[in-house]
Amino acid sequence: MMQSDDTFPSTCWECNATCGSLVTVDNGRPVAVKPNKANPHSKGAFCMKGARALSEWTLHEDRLMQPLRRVGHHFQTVTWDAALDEMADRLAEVRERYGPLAVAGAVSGAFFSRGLIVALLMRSIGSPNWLINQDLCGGCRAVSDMVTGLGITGGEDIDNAECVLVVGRNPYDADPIQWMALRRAEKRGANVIVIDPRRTPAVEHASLWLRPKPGTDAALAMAMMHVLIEEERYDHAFVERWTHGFSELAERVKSYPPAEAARLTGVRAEDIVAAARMYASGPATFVSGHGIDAFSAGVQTFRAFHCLASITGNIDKSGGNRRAKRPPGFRTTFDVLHDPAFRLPADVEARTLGADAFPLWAGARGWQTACHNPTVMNAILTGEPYPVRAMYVSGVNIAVTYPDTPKTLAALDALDFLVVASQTMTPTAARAHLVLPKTTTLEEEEVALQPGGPCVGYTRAVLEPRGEARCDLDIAVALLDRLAARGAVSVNFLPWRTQRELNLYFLGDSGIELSQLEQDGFAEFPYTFGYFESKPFKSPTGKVELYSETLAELGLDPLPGFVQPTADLASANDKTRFPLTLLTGIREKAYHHSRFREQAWLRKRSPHPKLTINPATAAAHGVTDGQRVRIITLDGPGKCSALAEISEDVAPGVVSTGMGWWLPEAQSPEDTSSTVTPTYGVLEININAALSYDGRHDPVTGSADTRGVRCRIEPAGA
Ligand SMILES: Nc1nc2c(c(=O)[nH]1)N[C@H]1C(S)=C(S)[C@@H](COP(=O)(O)OP(=O)(O)OC[C@H]3O[C@@H](n4cnc5c(=O)[nH]c(N)nc54)[C@H](O)[C@@H]3O)O[C@H]1N2
Ligand SMILES: Nc1nc2c(c(=O)[nH]1)N[C@H]1C(S)=C(S)[C@@H](COP(=O)(O)OP(=O)(O)OC[C@H]3O[C@@H](n4cnc5c(=O)[nH]c(N)nc54)[C@H](O)[C@@H]3O)O[C@H]1N2
Ligand code: SF4
Ligand SMILES: [Mo]
Repeated sequence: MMQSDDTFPSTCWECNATCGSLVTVDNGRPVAVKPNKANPHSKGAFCMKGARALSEWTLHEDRLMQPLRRVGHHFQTVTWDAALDEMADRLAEVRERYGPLAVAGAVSGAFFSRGLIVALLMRSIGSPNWLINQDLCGGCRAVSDMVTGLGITGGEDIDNAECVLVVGRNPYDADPIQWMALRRAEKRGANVIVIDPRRTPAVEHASLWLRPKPGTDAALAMAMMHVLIEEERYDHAFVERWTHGFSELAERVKSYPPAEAARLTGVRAEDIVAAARMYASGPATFVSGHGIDAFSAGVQTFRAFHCLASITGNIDKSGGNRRAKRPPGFRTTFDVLHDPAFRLPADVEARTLGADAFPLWAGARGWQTACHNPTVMNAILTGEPYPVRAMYVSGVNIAVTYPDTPKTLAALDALDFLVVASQTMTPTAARAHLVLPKTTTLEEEEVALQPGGPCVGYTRAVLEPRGEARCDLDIAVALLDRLAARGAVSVNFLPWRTQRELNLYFLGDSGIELSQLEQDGFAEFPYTFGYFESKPFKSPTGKVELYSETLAELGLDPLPGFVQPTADLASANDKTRFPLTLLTGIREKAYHHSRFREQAWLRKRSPHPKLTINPATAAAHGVTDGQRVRIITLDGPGKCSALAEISEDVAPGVVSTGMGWWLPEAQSPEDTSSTVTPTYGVLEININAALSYDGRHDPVTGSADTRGVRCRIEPAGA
């Protein structure tokens, strides 16, 4: 919807921090994007990606303006009608020949409506197969939260906490809302405990910094519980009334005295005891991050911290971890995803790729009902357990962000049909048969629950779509009409004709009006702590399951515990050949994963991927600051090059790098001289080229190790 010139309260949803914004539009252009201090969720926090990169990306000369169709190794523009007809023909063909399950969708997840839209589009075709990137992101936290029955993700009440426990989280770069809250907490005199193998900016503001060996955090949480149970510093009343399996947990933590945890983690026993006491003196909030997620022990690690937060009674009280609640009558994307009215038959959902091996991740019982991605990649390449021949990718740049880039590229190339919706050309889109021009979040309307506020957030379409760009719902609806005409729709699960209709459906009977959202950019709703009697925990027993009945039923460990890190499992010979432990994905303020790499000012600020190396390690390897090195991992397929940055921020033997690197400037999509499909550097400077997606997996979520793997480095010449 076109907006006249003015300043509008909105919400930036360029990342899942979702900060309240004030967007000033002049002559149809965004001239200023500023923080909205009145927003109860972000309280004035904002970042340069929202303030500048998003609007410059929206106006960038490389924005895709029309659908593109592949011709050999380059693209030609086509009309929307031609693109959608071809897409419908090809998807219907694959569906007819191989069955509906051979069609898959790929998105980032259902936190934004486009995830739901693509999932429901797939279901309408009759396929339960949609890929999310959350196995690589917050999936282990979410599934631990789910099986423990807590529902506390996003509910960190830093502003009222006496102690803030920051584990594997770098809020300075990743989340300005948390960062500002952390600084306020510090000013107030609250204790901040940081658990991180890297010296992050938060460490400078911490009362206590524990620096564990990567991947060993579960032992710290287990030992903290050991101390608190032994010293009777846990919340007896909460444990008695609202937890299940305390005696089993107490028995389990007996194996983790601080001295044992010190041996496993490398953290001094007295620091573990001090952290436990500091945390128990709270109200304390647990602020967790990607550093303990997305790896082969992610769920067990989160289970340990979730149990710690629970036995200390820090659940759903001021200064603890709030439960996500919503205004009665409001629907989230997750509600719709799990609503029986929008589901495929059980026998079809049972065939979701990965549901047999990871039932709490993929398929009917899964957190988001999505697939297990490595299983999909293998199905494309081998036809087992059944073929996947066509894919619609929207809102995820899998050629950069999935591990094992050579295999991802091979899988994309092996498909009969690939279509990618994107705002700019990406290494994923470059391999597509069709590329559809997508609106940016300044051109789209979105309504979503923000548990942090808590409030309902509103993103306003402040600009007309540039060129012929369309939003995800418009694309899906136009496609479904065509698929239906070709007899390729089982049941239409997308009844909304416009994004506005979908947003009104989310608002449901909540009593929140769109006009109020348009005026303020958000709507608060009353929130009461506790309410455990009338809103019990979402677990089989209605209590916080320290002992998880769900995990037990599936033959998985029902109690939290330490899992040997992957780096320790290597043979003696491999430990010698790959002497270092690699961390990946360290966020940079300027970039959002693979996004904004086309922004000249950001590239000036951060021109190269870096590998941070301790001075002692650098000396042992003969590496100097600024030197180009190649990173090779024990199980990985290829190499990734980066510039050495020598710093005490990492411990000896640990090296850390970012993610998301590629070179948008490498080739124009219209370049007709090319004899191969361009890879934009994803096999050279992208860390996922050096990581495996098929190594050790978390037994619950199927998450692969994106950090804590063994590697070696070698000089790469100039
Ligand atoms: N600027 C910017 N902000 C972003 C993003 C972005 O790309 N750019 N991405 C967004 C997304 S989707 C996500 S998921 C978040 C991720 O943001 P965060 O959750 O902060 O995740 P990371 O930066 O991957 O890692 C956080 C910290 O974990 C530490 N770590 C690594 N291994 C371990 C370990 O074994 N134990 C412990 N305790 N710590 C460890 C790292 O040293 C790092 O300091 O950021 C979001 N915000
Ligand atoms: N090795 C390693 N790999 C990682 C990580 C790591 O730490 N280490 N981190 C993981 C994490 S936490 C995450 S979240 C993922 C991120 O993985 P991705 O989601 O692939 O990351 P982005 O670069 O943000 O890619 C989003 C793409 O979607 C497009 N896009 C953005 N908004 C929209 C939209 O509204 N509609 C459509 N159709 N397209 C849109 C953008 O143009 C961009 O190309 O990467 C994961 N991969
Ligand atoms: S952190 Fe930055 S990019 Fe993310 S929502 Fe806030 S302003 Fe937007
Ligand atoms: Mo993420």
